Amino acid sequence: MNLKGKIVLITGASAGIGEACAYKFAELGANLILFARREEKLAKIAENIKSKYGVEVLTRTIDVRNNSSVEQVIAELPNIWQDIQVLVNNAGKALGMSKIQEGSLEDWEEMIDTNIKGLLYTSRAVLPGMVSRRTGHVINIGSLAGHEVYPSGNVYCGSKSFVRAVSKGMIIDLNGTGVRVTNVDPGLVETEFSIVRFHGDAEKAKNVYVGYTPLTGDDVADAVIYAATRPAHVQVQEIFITSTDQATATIVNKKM
Ligand code: 8X3
Repeated sequence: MNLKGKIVLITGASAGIGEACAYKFAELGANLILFARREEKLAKIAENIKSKYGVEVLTRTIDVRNNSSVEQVIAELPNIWQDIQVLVNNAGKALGMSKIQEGSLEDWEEMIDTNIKGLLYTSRAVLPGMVSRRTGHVINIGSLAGHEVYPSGNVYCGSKSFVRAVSKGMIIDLNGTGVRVTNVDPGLVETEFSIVRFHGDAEKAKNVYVGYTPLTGDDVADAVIYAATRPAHVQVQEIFITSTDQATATIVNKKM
């Protein structure tokens, strides 16, 4: 599928996998709608992309946890931006790594609101347009944590299992509409992910990626682009991608 001139909406686009996807879709000539909470980061990425690739970029400073703003922003997109061809539901996070009996309710709620509800709100707002145009592609960023529950991963793993289940639900319900769905599940990727998970503890976060070669945001974006660029009759339902050094959540070839 040729994405030149097509509209791609990416949530959580201010860093990591979302940012990497933005660059790679722009490289293919797609025009971008970028959602994130951090206005300055988003504006900088948009400027860089526009000058590097000459595509159009629309940014919206938005928190996908807030359904009324998601609905409003999507409903009020300028006419020429309404025909969204690809939605990348990337906004998501892990917060904390505690045993279930010691977990923070606040962390749980933020993960559930972002990883689960945010993905649902955005999809619910975008899908009717795709269905009526009889074309579109929803790409949900899940995780290895949707395949495997690991110690102290409890709620995060639950949220990513949800993403995987809902991707399948989308595939089933959208069958016959021309809209396709892909679930992309990465293992360890070196982004801001662990800094966020450990509430800003950069040292602890760095240790997660020491002694082996983790995936990068670009590696995951490559998988997203692969799915998005298949011909219209090909639906890549799922891509599960890890670093060569990672076998499972807990088996990682660390040389240290
Ligand atoms: C990121 C992968 O293994 O840290 O979702 O859960 S993992």
